[in-house]
Amino acid sequence: MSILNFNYNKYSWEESERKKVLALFENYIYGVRPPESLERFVYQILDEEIFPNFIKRHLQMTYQDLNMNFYLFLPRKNKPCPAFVFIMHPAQEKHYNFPKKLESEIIPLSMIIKEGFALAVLITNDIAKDEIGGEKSNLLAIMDKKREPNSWKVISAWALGASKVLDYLETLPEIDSKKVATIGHSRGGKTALWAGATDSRFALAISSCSGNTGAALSRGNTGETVKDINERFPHWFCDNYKMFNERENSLPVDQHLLIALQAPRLCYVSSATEDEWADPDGELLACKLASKAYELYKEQGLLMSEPLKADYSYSEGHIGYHRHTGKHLITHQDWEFYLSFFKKKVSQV
Ligand code: GTR
Repeated sequence: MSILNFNYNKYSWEESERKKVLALFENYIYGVRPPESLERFVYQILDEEIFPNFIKRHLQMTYQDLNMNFYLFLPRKNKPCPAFVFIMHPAQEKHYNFPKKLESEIIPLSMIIKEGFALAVLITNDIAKDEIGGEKSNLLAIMDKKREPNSWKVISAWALGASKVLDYLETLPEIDSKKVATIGHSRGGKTALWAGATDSRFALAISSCSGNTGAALSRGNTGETVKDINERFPHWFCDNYKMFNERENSLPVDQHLLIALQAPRLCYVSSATEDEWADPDGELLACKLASKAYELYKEQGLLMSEPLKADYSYSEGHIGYHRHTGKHLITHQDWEFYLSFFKKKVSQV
């Protein structure tokens, strides 16, 4: 059977195959987390500011002697409200001057608040550094003294960070913690999908231009390859993944199964027309193939009965998809589509 087929029945998927697929992703791609990753963090509010429409909270989560920052923006109306956990990677933090500048193209805060959503922004750099050797930094250094070929690295640590933010959100009466999405762009999108796969408390995982080892299939990828990603970013995925450099066809899983791991919860994938490196067609095909997992739950995955139109959101099923005209970016229009998908679907969550 080709790996690209999804030929499970509901019973075998839930009882064993889902767990096996998750274990394959852990062992060969994103890495296995140590038991310490299940330990609770300690949370502290460092600062709170009240704005006319929202409250801004600067928070710190602590594990042993490591402090990790995140920010929370709570609408003053609409409680309990749904929320996003945005995975802010270091290049974005710098480029968009966050948190000094709150409103930006990647985070249209006023629009999110106006729609009645809360937003948490995870500062990933505090969790693990995005640099070669980053697997030996911060939380990874504390939790994992003994590194194995299947040990977790930076992307998995960031995804764990998103789950730890969710632990905090669950304690807040202002948040409807059954309605929390995880979202990221590019390497942040890869992280969001892994967070959704590993933590079924997330109601929705949103990937913007996540490309290779995100939403795009590895088999037949026309942009970045497994070898490209392993060579440029050896600190993202476990060492075992390097076995598949130039051997994508030997991978025991492919990325449509990462989307299938979200089922029957919601998933939204967006691509860009001028982003060949992230293989938009491979992302769309992965969504189509993953739709079979939703059928097990009598839900529709991606519903697209016509040829793809750019700048149009296919949002009827439990997998949403659109492709914006333009480059490898997360845009205001993307957020409009994510918000309207989440709003439409949130009532069904
Ligand atoms: C690209 C990289 C991608 C993607 C992106 C990013 O250069 O090849 O895998 O993750 O960067 O995160 O900006």
